[in-house]
Amino acid sequence: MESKLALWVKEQQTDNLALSCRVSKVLHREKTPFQDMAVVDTLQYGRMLVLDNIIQTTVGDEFVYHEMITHVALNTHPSPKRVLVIGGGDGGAVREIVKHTSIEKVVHCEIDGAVIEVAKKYLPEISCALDNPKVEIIIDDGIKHVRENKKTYDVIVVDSPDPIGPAEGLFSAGFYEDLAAALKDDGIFVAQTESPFINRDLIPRLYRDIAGIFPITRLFLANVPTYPGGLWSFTMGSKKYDPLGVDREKIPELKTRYYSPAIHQACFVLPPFVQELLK
Ligand code: AAT
Repeated sequence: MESKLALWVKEQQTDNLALSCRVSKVLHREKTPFQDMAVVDTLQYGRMLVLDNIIQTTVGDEFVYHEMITHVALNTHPSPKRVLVIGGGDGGAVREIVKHTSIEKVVHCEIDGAVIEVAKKYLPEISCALDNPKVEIIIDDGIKHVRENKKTYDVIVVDSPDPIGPAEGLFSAGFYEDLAAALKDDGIFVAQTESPFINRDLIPRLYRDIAGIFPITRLFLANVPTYPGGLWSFTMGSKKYDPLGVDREKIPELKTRYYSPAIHQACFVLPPFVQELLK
C-alpha cells in the first residue's frame, strides 16, 4: 500500500515566507557542537543537507551555487594557485576549484568537522574532491584562519551560512579587512551575499564595506531555487583584476552545467532593482 504519510522539511525563510520540500527518507540526524544537522532525501530536489533548519545544499540545484561561487573568481585571476575556502563543508566549492589545472593547493577551513564527515558519507557527488591530494582540510573558525595568514592566497571563497548568530562575523567589515590581508597583492575574494529580494538592507551594507577596501567590487547573480527568493547574489572584491575585463575567448573549457564564458559576462548584468541597492 502506498504510504499516505507526508514528511516535509520546512525552512522558515522570513517571518512571512517558508519553503517546504516533501521528504521521502531521513538519512541522518545529529546535534553537533555547532549546529543541528540533518540529511534527507527530498522528492523535488534530491538529497539535501539542512543545518539549523536552513537548507544548505541539494543535489538538484547545488551545481548553480558551487559553480558560480568559484569559477567567476578563479577565471578572473590569470593563474590561481593557492585557494582558501571558508565554510562549505559539503565540499561542492572544493570540487569545482580542483577542476582548474593551475591549482596547486586548496585549503578548506570549515568550523564543523561533522558536516564534512556527513557530506563524505551521504553526499558523494558533492564531496567527491575532499580526498584530492591538493586539498588540505582545517577544522577551525575561518575568521581566525584569515587573521593568522597574511599574503597567502590568490583567491578566497567564502561559502558561508546566512548571517545569523555566529556566522555574522563572516559578513563584517573587519572580516573583509582580514581577507584583504590574507590575499596576495593581486588576490580576489568572493562571498555568497544572500537574496536581493529579501536581504535588501544587508546587500548594500556589504557592498559598501567591500568597496571601501577593494579597488574593484562587483556583484553578480544566479538562480538557486532552494535559497530564499530563488535569485541569489555573490559579491567579489578584487585588488587588481576586473571580472568584466576577462577575455571570453581565453576562459578555459570546464565541465560545468550553469557557468559558461557567456554566463561569466551575463551574470554581472543587473536588473534595475538590484542596481538600485548598490547606489
Ligand atoms: N555549499 C553551500 C553550503 C553552505 S554551508 C556553510 C558552512 O559554513 C557550514 O558547513 C558551516 O558549518 C560553516 N561555517 C559556519 N561558520 C563558519 C566559520 N566561522 N568558519 C568556517 N566555517 C563556518 C552555505 C549555505 C548557504 C545558505 C543560504 N541560505
